[in-house]
Amino acid sequence: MTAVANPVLPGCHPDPSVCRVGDDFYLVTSTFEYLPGLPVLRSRDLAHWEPVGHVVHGAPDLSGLPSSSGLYAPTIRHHDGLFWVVCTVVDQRADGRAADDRRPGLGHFLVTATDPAGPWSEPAWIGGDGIDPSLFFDDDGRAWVLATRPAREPEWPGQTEVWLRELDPVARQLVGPEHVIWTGAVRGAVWAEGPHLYRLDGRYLLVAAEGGTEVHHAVCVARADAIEGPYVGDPANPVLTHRHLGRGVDVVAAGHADLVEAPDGSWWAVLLAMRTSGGYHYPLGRETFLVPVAWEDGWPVLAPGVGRIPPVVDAPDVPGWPGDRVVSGRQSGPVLPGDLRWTGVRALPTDVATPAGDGWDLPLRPATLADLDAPAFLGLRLAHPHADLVVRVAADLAEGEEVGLAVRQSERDHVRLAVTSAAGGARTARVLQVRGGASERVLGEVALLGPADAELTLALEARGPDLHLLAAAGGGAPALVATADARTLDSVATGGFLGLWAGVHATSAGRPTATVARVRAVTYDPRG
Ligand code: 6LW
Repeated sequence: MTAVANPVLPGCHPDPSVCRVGDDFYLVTSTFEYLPGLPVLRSRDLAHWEPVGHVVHGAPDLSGLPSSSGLYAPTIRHHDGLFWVVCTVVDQRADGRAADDRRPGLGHFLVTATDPAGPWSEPAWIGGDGIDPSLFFDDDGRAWVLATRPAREPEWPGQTEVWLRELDPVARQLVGPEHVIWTGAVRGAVWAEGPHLYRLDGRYLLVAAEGGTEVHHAVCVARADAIEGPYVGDPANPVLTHRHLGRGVDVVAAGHADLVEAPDGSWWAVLLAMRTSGGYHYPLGRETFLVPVAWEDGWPVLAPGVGRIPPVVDAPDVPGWPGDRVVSGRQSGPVLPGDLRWTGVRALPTDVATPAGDGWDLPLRPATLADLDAPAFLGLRLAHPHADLVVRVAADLAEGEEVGLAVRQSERDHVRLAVTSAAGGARTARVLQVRGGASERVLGEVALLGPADAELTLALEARGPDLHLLAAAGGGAPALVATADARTLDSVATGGFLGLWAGVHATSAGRPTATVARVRAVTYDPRG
């Protein structure tokens, strides 16, 4: 066994789903408006995850969807020589939680691939409502989809229902009658969601979250003799939660689990939870944790003997793994253009920029980070409570144009360290914050000395909730421009579903432009 720190996938990696093929595990997580979407990660020990590709590149189209809409909780399974992923494109504006058909390209879609690195098939829109679709292939060859939606005839506020329908895997359409199989472990339960189904010992086991993806989040289980139910809950429900620990703990909101069996017969759950920072705030977002599973009387016992997510988990020892592999979230140093961590907002990194040496050529775009658009932004998940992101960039800016380092929650909430150039070439670095879509506030300002074409060094030093933003021109030591508070940007403060992203941005603020920011290098270093 190898002792590994939880979370196993740090930074915004919510709603994990996992499957195993031979000795390899594959995992996907939600990515909302970021592209490429739905990262696929591979592991042999469930603890060290190597990014291998993404499910979504061009389609579905995420343009025009607000932050925290887009690609919601996916499920990955392997069947008949293919990887299968189901996911939902949500427009939050449609109805807070659920997808509907008001805009084409919303709802549940199914894609397949022989190689999890891709290419993935074009999305097939399978029908059905709600969010959090899951796939289940039964022993008799039948395929099923289950998902969750607000209850049609709610008996209590916040009631959701998990529905099940057969899937025609060739036509890629739902067929047959719908069965509502679960509304939560107790009467009054809210947000029964994230359902997954397994067949064990001749019975069907349902794992579903409830309580909402905040402090009351929980993992519950139920089982049935027939796939359509009736499903009877485990008397031990919730089988894992941190809700009773309160908001003052290091890790809150354990929920949304998927189970998998390792080649050695051991069982594991991947699930989401959040590390708190400076009180009940979680700027890194919902991260993926690993928990051992034992079986008693046919029921799964999560984190047996501990009853909460262990800070350190004894993962399977697999000789040679991860070796010299690039392991998501743990590597330090230069982030080259080919690194699979790069993401854009509603656009691929390669749609907004061109790889150039160790960096990128990033043409300025009229869109700003505050626009519901595809801005010139290349970002990475902020994945560690203490981390440094350093960007070296050169740009010959016209008046009104800016290049900078941004920490992003959404178009409505972000902080930018923005460099602008006045007529005559004098450059200024400012830290500006947009909160709740209101107008920006200046948190600090520093004049940058040196020639107007000198390369800029822009740095973020994240130290818990403190986001120190520093700038220099011409290779000098960066000076502090201002410190932003990550607690004003996290989803507790803003209401989104996401953790923070940090990266480089460039905009002409609405004007036509031909200016290109030359991003020479970007480094990301976890600091303890
Ligand atoms: C996800 C659902 C949830 O679809 O958050 O509140 C949604 N719970 O399970 C987005 O991650």
